[in-house]
Amino acid sequence: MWGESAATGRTYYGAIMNVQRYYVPNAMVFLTQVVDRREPIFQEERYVLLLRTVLRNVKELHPFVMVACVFLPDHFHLLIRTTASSTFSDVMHSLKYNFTREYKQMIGVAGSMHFWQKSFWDHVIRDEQDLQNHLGYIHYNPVHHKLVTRPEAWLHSSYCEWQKRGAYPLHWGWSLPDVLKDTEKLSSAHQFGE
Ligand code: NI
Repeated sequence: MWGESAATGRTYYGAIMNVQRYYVPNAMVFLTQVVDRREPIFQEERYVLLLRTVLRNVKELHPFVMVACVFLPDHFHLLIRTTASSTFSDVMHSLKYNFTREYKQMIGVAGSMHFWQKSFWDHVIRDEQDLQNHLGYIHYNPVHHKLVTRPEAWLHSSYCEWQKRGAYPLHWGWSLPDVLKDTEKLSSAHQFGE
């Protein structure tokens, strides 16, 4: 079915866009998407795995580079680099549409379903500091949401990959990281979408 949509060049739009978005090729974009009614669907590992599989398939249709990610029970945050041939809206709409379809199939539902909140949060990374803030936000997020006490204890994030590359000192995130101290003073829900 993925080949079919790739062959026809179709993209799927689950919602009518009522927000003007600006696309910069090769920009890094931070994205937040919440499940409709905050249902903690992704508490179940198999649905996280399904989401990650769908993400890999979407990448074939709308090429992007995954920079960082974290999957929480009722939402996720991604940091992606778009390419000249795809926008972050292409990626998100394809991801949302295709995940919902696969999920319905998995649980045996035939009718329509509003799986996701209609809109998602996006933020184009402005500079190196902004990148560090958003990377830190993503990797500290499971602690921020009180799911674990240490970032490495959360399996569904890119933290351990980044740590292996030497991006973080030992014990990073065991308390509030410096990079997040300023942003925590503001409403993080407003700044990061969740
Ligand atoms: Ni979050």
